[in-house]
Amino acid sequence: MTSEDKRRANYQNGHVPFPGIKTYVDPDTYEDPTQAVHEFTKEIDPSRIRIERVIGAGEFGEVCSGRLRTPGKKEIAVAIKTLKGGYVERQRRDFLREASIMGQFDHPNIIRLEGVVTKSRPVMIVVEYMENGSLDSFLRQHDGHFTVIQLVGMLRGIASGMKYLSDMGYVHRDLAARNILVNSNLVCKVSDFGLSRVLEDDPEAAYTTTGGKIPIRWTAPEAISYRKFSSASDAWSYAHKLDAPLKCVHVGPTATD
Ligand code: ACK
Repeated sequence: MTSEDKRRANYQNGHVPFPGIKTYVDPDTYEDPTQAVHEFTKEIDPSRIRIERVIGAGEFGEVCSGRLRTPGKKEIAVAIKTLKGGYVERQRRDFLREASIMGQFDHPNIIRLEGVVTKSRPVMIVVEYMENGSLDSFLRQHDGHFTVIQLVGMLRGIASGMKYLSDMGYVHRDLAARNILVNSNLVCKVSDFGLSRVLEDDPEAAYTTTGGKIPIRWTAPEAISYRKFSSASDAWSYAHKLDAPLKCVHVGPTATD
């Protein structure tokens, strides 16, 4: 075992790593989080990015859509998260933390990180573009238009992404339809990793007796009582926030399956 393997083995969040199976490394275990960014993400030259329009507001700045050129490859559509100017070091670190997490994953139901821009301003995180945006608004806008097969397909995809995260030893903590993105083929992908707002700024959060804030309606009892987050509490969120609500979506009139 190399010293790097030993270091990783020590920081698997209590998850026992098996040879040949990749496990998640918490970027917070790095003394210098910039090191995690170097290790798990690719730096993109900003001249390869064309920002086209603003599509929303993220926690740290605007979210835009655009195109990414890679030499020898077809240009692809991307979403670009930006870190707004005037940030303090801690905000930059929290912003890039998500990229260090996402960069470790490689699964069709997990949002794919293309790379980051850290050597020039604005600092950016570039990810694959998901044409239908977040699952919660997508379902609301198109209620009554899906077949059972389509809805079950979405659930299956999310479950597959979550199983991958669990196998990697990563606990999401805030699995919700607003954190799932949908592409033009109705493929659902888990997004929103390691954000500092997970417990503090959630609109559904309520104060617990210990003064912390938790999305109480959808959080597993052990996570509410003593903040025990695990793949089991993620599975609870899956059932309460995705499985049950998706089954309440009206099925389209032409759906026979
Ligand atoms: O519901 P939406 O259209 O989907 O509005 C939010 C907004 O940006 C702020 O987060 C959208 N968004 C975030 N990431 C992506 C992405 N990778 N592809 C497309 N839209 C995205 C999200």
